[in-house]
Parts: sequence; C-alpha cells; structure tokens
Amino acid sequence: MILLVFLFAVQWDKIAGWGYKNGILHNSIWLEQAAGVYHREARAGKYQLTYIEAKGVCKFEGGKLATYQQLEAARKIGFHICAAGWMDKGRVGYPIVKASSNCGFGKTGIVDYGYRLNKSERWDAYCYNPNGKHCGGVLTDPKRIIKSPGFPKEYENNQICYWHIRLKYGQRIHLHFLEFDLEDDISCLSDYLEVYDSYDDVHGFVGRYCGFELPAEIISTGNVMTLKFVSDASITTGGFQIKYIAVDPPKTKKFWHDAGSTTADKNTYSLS
Ligand SMILES: [Ca+2]
Repeated sequence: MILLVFLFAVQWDKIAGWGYKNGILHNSIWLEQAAGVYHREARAGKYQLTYIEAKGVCKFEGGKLATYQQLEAARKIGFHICAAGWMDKGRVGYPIVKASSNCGFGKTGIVDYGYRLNKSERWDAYCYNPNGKHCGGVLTDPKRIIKSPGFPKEYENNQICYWHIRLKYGQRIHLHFLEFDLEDDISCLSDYLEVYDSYDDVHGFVGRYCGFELPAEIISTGNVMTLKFVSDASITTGGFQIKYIAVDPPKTKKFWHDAGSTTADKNTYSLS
C-alpha cells in the first residue's frame, strides 16, 4: 500500500509537471492541423504522452483522439507528420504524404503501429475536433506578425494559444507590440498574454499583460521565446497584433545602430 501511494505520488508529480498550474492546463504544444485533426506533443517534448494523457490533452480542448479514418482524411489533404501519435482506442501511427527513407519506411499512407497492448508507452497525440478554435503554432521565420485568433475581430472565450518562436542559434527575438486590447483587470486574471524568454511557459517569465496599454518592446536573451494567450469564459475585446523580428548577433557597432530599422514588412505575413 505504501508503495502504491508512493508510485501514485511520483506519477502525480509527473502529471503536475505538464498539467495544471493556477487552474490552467499546460498541456501540450500545438503543431499542425488539417481536416479537424491536430498533432500535439507534450510540452516536455516528443514522445512523452501515455494513452491516458493523450486522451486528456484532446479532451481538454473539447476534442477526442482521432480515429484512423480521420487521420487518413487529413492526410489526403496534405497532413504529413513524422511523429507517431496515439489515435482512438489505443492505436498508434502517423500520416505520410511524401515518401522518404528517413520517415515512414519509404511509403505513403498512415504508418500504422497497430493497437498497442501497453498503454503506458509514450507517443504524441492526434486529436480530432472539427469545431476547435485554432491558434498558436511554432514559428521559425525571421519575422512575422502574431495576431490574436480572429483579429481584427474580437477573440473568443476559452482560448489557449501557444506561439513558440524558434530562430537560428545566436539570433535574438525582438517583440514589438502593434495593437493590444485584452479584457482589463488589475491582476490580469481574466484574459492575458504572457511572454516567456524560453522554450516553455515554466521558465523565463517576462511578463503578463492585459488591458489596452501597449506593452514595451521585448528582446529575448536567446533564440527561443514563448507567447501564451488565455481568455476566460466571458467578455472579449479587440485582441492584439505583435510583430517579431530576428536580431542577428552583433558584428560591428554599426550593426547595432542599424538593427532597429528594417527594410520591411514586405515578407511579413500573419498567423492567427
Ligand atoms: Ca474574458
């Protein structure tokens, strides 16, 4: 019995690591989606979710683990992911559109690992939710505009979005707030944007923002940054637009002088 309690405590610790903090589930990283199917990996990285955890990740966002047929339907419109994930009923596989010897054994189709007997194996998750409010993503372009979902329309209730900016090693990220309007309250408990100077939303907390005052510009210390947007169940406002630009490592003093000016937004495109 003591052993059981101990095991439970260890297990709970693990879950708590990617689970609830301040009433919010810090579940996973949104990666890609098509035809209502999403690929998600745990915040801790690739292949970290047991079957139960994968189910929980999808359920929290109002979806379910995708069936084989749903994954195949997504694959047919170009959903190609080189990472095995849990599907409905404990099946594991991944969708391959373009044959490659590095991934999928040179075949196309769903690479099917079958129904797993051991549900404690750790994989990613494929969720299905045709009504999901999609937001967030992994951004690797040197510049981009990040918008709250639906911008310039008001964002919706009950949103959680993560944007992970990952640039080249040595580069830094310059965040510039263009427009900002989130439900205002003193402690930003209702709707807020959080900025983290790190890969996740645990380390490197920079600030939590709400209301309609434009936050000051932020420059990362490294080449990764995480933005997290949360809205609660009532009252929405205009949302935000944030531009980021890659700042290359300094070469000369002159470079730094020039770093603030940019040739352009001509290549910038938006993501909401
Ligand atoms: Ca709200």
